[in-house]
Amino acid sequence: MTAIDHAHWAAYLAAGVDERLELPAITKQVDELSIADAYAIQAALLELQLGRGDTLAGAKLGLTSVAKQEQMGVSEPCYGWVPASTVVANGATIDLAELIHPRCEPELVFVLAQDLAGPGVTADDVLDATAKVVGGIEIIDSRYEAFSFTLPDVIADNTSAARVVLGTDGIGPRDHDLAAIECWFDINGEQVGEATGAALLGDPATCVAHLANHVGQAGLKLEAGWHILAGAVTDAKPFTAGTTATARYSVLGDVSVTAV
Ligand code: OOG
Ligand code: MG
Repeated sequence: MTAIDHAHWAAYLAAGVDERLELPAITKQVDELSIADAYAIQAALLELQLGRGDTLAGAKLGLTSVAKQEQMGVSEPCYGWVPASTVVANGATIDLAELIHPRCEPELVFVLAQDLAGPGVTADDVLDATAKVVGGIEIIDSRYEAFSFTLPDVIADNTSAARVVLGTDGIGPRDHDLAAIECWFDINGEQVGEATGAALLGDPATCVAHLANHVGQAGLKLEAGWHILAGAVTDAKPFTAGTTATARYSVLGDVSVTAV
């Protein structure tokens, strides 16, 4: 079997981002793409972005809710990075000319006060290391044709990460049972989804612990000040021209973003 050229596939995906291209999935073009190779492509893609002057603002989990796993036909969580250039403020407007075929989804976001790195990180450790939890909306934009992929494809593509909208309010990590936080997701004022924090593997802090343990395996850490996305609690909706997406959270307040 031919070895996977990580730098080649990273450049392939970077061109998708830069030129707003829908690309054939990598797994349609190689004999086999292992999870390890997929994370190596993701790392090479991040290196390309950091080499252009971007910095890291956080990290993310994907496919941590049954709603998302069923929507995408992939039954395991995945991990990726949040470049600083992709973070936008609550109420922002996003120009669709910068994206391919974006979707929007409501997220719970942990803002870290301390570094976190596995092995052995628990949900309790996550709460100890967290400054606050805020509501968010992630704009995902798979670089693959028809937004269709296998688990290794979506890992290589930095888990479809495109933009993150951060809520303005927030709570201390132990101010409230995070699994009990409610989220109502509206598109243009009409409710299209509803879930609680428990949708994320039963407990959002457990998701962040998995991510800390994952990056620890590569000798990396989640850093103080970073924003960590625990995953979408509902399925994602199309983010098309004129769409205003609003995620309304109990105790966390509202987050919204508009596509133009
Ligand atoms: C993969 C990314 C999933 C989430 O929150 O579940 C994700 C995708 O659905 O394109 O970010
Ligand atoms: Mg997401």
